Amino acid sequence: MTLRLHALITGAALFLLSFGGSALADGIATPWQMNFQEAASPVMERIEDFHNLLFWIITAITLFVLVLLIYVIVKFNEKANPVPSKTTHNTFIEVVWTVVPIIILVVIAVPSFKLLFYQDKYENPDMTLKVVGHQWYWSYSYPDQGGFGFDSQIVQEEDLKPGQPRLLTVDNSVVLPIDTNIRVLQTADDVIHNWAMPAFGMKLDAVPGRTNENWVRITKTGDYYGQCSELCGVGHAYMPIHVKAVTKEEFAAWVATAKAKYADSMPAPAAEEAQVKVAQAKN
Ligand SMILES: [Cu+2]
Repeated sequence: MTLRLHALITGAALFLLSFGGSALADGIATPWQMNFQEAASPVMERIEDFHNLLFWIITAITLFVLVLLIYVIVKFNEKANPVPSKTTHNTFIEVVWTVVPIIILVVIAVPSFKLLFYQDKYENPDMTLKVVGHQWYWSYSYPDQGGFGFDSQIVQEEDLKPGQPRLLTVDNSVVLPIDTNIRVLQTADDVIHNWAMPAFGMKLDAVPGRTNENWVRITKTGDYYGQCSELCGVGHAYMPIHVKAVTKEEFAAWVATAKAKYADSMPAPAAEEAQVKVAQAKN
């Protein structure tokens, strides 16, 4: 009997561990995942902390209401309490049930606003990534690395190589350095899209005609996946995001090759200079 029990407990522990293991996979959702993807940015770490704070507050409130309900059911049912009291007001209780929820809301609001301001903007970032949403793909450019840019399209299921995740693999991935404060500017050229990266704690609408901004500091190298999170038409599910986070040295090397690969997309400095000269000559 004890052996059986032991086997059962070990089995249950392994089962739970496998859940924990799957939740720890980097940058991608996994089957039976029970929690967030592992945080890969300080913003996401804080979102998790805030989530945990809310979890305990919600749990306490739910248990308190449950206890009250059971108390009422047992103490004031018709059999136990045949003659109900006619009391309608109790000033003390009314003050308590007004003041206590206010205190709870303040306890939630303070860290919530702190987090909102923290994730909104990073003053003096180290570099900028520009993201443009299209029906139905993303395009990226690196304005302070020479201004090159490229489109990033989904890889169709039949073209996937072994190990590439379905509906998340793209032809040209975004490459970003770790331990770097990156400003992400977002816009769209047709309808509203949303560049959402769960492991970074990023989810911001890309709106045509305006530039929205948020930021990320990636803490670990690896592959991170996200998706468009604003219903944007029939191809909405087919515009994934793949961010390859690399070291600063690898990023510098990639920029050098990318400049050559995407040379067509770069603003031509010679032509611009010529225009300026013509303009100056006219004056
Ligand atoms: Cu979209």
